[in-house]
Amino acid sequence: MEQQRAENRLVLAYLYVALVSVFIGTFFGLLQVTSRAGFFQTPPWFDYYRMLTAHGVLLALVFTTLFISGLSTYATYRSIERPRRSLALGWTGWWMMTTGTVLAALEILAGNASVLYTFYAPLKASPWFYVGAALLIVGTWAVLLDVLLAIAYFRRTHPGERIPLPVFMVAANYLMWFLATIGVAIEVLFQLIPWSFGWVPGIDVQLSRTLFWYFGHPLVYFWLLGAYLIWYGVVPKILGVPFFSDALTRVAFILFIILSLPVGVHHQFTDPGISHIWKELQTGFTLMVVIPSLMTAFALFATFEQAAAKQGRHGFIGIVAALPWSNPTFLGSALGMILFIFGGFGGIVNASYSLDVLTHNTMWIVGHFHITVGGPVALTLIAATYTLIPALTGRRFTSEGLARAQIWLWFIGLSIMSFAMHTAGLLGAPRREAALAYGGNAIAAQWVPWTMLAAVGGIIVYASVICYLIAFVQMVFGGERGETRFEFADPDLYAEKTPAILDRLGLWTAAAVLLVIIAYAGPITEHFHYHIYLAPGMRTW
Ligand code: HAS
Ligand code: CU
Repeated sequence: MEQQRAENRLVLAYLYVALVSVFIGTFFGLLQVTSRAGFFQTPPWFDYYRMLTAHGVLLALVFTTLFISGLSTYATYRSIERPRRSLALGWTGWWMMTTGTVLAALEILAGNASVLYTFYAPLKASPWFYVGAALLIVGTWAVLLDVLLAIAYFRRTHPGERIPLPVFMVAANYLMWFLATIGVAIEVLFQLIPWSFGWVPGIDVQLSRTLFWYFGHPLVYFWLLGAYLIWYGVVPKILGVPFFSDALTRVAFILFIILSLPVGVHHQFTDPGISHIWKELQTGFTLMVVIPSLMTAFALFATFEQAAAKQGRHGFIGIVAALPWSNPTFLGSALGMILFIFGGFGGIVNASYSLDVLTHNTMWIVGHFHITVGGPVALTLIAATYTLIPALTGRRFTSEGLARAQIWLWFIGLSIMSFAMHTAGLLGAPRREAALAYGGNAIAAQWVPWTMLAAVGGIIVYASVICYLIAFVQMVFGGERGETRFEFADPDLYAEKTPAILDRLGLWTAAAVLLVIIAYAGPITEHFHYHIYLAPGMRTW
């Protein structure tokens, strides 16, 4: 009992840092979307790009990484019980990530690192910003090690059994993530840090971008798989049905391990210095990594169908009507799934090499990533806290009406904002721009109504954040004592035993490495055949 309380405190520590980042990061988002629409002027002492960096880093990098680390730790500890478990690795990861976050955030707020969340060279931040980023990233390796130790313990004590499915999903996500972070760790430790401290005269920009995107695409799947852990694992439990299919789930996650990595060049379709043959190859891999998401759509609807059949309801309308829409954790997940239908569509457009010319560096991309990270990922994770946090604190959350209002406002606001951003992008509005007037140019004038509409959507999302803040304070400080359960679904007792090969994480990680070599050996070798120009770096703010 005492041990479980100690484990809960660790998980809560991760969630709290993640959620505080949400409250700060979304406030900057509100300022951005409204200042861009011309509702007010950002003061010179706190300019647009400083806010934009704080927004992107706190939400895309800090919130997601810490939340998923906490959730994954929870899933592992609850699925593999272990007497006298050491929490040293868990806390090491937390301290590294939190210290890294504070360091990076202070540098951004002080105006020393307005380099946006992708920190592209030759924009040059203070070295401490990169040190903070390195700590945040390397801290996650401690979580992976903790998960692997739990798996080793399970294999020792349960020979011949399959790893519990929630832990399999977590391990798959972290193994994929580990391979990805090697790329950004090389970029940060060997390129950005020595360069920003002034130890080397310049930086190879093209290489740094390639290393970043080698990491940057799996990064977005790391977030997505955090939400998938809830969709596959927790949603069936809420619906009162077992896992839909152990084997299908493992196949989907294995496909993510092997196909999330060899695709980063789809963010560099317009970069010079990479031949089109590699871009085409990675387009192919990108379209293949859509498959596990389509499998997920199938598995989810099949889960819904099973749950409805238990109530004797059939047909599309019958199934939808049978779902527990009043349960906040379910509601947020389901609305996240609906948003992902559009997010996935936009992603496939971007992946289609030639179509990307139309969308790249426009507001369309900003629309795409808000409807993916802000939709399926953030909405699902936030909705999960309505049961996860009370389960960890030993309380009951009673303001379900407030939670539902928060979730609907988020869904509506995000839909409006993202739709407006996609449209503005198609009309040519650029991303990463503080002001859009372009001296009264006629084309730029077409963007104005969409920028205004995006601001309306953003304000609604922020209203949702305020609701969440109230609910969060209630969850943490108020509420009656009582038991809340946040559990993963049970295995299907009637299912056939999953083939052992689908449990071989090492084998699939090796397959992932092979595909990385196939996808990247070409562009990297090609790169070193060109003359390499080193950029001294600049500070544009
Ligand atoms: Fe993306 C750019 C391609 C998915 C995030 N993406 C970005 C950036 C971010 C991002 C942050 O190929 C911008 C980075 C930057 O700053 O420059 N993306 C894809 C593709 C997919 C995709 C092919 N992206 C995501 C996800 C993200 C994310 C997920 C975050 C979590 N993306 C791109 C490309 C670019 C890009 C290019 C670069 C563009 C450029 O020019 O810069 C696919 O994985 C999508 C597959 C998904 C589906 C949907 C499946 C639907 C499901 C829902 C089921 C619904 C049910 C209905 C069951 C095919 C699973 C429920 C019904 C009820 C009634 C309840
Ligand atoms: Cu991508």
